[in-house]
Amino acid sequence: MEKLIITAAICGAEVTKEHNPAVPYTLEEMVREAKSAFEAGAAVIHVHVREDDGTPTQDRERFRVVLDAIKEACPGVILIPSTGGATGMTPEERLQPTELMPEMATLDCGTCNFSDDIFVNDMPTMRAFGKRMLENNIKPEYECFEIGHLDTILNMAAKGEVPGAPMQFNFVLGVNGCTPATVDNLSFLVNKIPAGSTWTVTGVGRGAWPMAAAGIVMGGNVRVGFEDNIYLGRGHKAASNGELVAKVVRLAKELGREIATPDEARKILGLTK
Ligand code: KMH
Ligand code: ZN
Repeated sequence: MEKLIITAAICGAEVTKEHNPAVPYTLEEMVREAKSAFEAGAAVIHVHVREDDGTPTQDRERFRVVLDAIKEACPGVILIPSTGGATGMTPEERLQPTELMPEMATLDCGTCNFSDDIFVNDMPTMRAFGKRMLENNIKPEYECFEIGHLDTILNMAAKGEVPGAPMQFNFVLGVNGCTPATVDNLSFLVNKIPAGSTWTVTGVGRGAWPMAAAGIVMGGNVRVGFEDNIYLGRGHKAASNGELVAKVVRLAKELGREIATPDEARKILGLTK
């Protein structure tokens, strides 16, 4: 089995300091959380940005400052800025971080319910995002929240509308209104990806730890972080993203899987930039 790539999704767009006071908003807080995750063993940081008051934004300059500061604090780390942003944002707003030519960015693979909201990723939106990533040589992390999202993106790749092999999938399971975080659902998805692809699993809320364990033993990769889950265990809030990453490292050690450095992760993901 390849070494395990751990991604930390340090702030997301929905979770707030009311949920967990350690959720980062400001530049200093973002760097603190990224560093805690990196030092605990994360090779990848998935980045959303916020205004200082916590409002989610996709502002290109905010991304520039935050990505640069994280790069400096976490040498070699792989950064995956979000093109999902928050529900209700326009495609143009969401695409802004791709203007910074990151080596990777998320590409969300279909429309879905997202708690009480609708996360809109219709075909024209996805085609525009695919075109931008092809033009800017950005490797997408294909985020699938629903089982049908995988078929959608595989069809688009077959038509050349989005970057193709080797593809990196992130199965985000357990969002309210989307495919639940079960081993059955994860296996179904993993069995359908093309040979030579890589995959990560993200379990949302109480799905976080069962999915982390499944990802480790099934030979995939694991994402944790405040974007997805704020608890280390029942009723026990994590004091930092680093604590969440450290728990994945412990699980992996117990289960006999080594952790990938950022350079090793770049090779596993086939990054060329
Ligand atoms: N905040 C969610 C609505 C992504 O980063 O690409 C979407 C999201 C996906 O977080
Ligand atoms: Zn995200």
